[in-house]
Amino acid sequence: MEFQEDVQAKESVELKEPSLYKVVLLNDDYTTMEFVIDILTNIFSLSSDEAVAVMMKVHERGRGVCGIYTYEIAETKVARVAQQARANNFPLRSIIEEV
Ligand code: TYC
Repeated sequence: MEFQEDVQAKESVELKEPSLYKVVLLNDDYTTMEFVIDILTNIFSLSSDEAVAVMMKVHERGRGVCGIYTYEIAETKVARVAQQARANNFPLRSIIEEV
């Protein structure tokens, strides 16, 4: 009986959908528009048109969603943005927010 309860508890945990997280790109005055578009196409797999639209939204409104992922993938995207920005001497930053 105890064993069966354990199995049921474990199954209900495993069947839960993973929580989802937005990667939000932040505006700044120094990163070039071209670099942001490259980041959006290369790291977030946006089409050129989508990348331009997201970049302009961030530029005009201060922030914009690049994509929605599980936590580990969102973290990796944020780290790649930070690494590529640093390598190119831009202050570009992205953050994670729970959906
Ligand atoms: N505001 C920047 C500029 O005028 C462009 C930019 C867009 C920077 C989006 C960051 O996340 C960003 N060059």
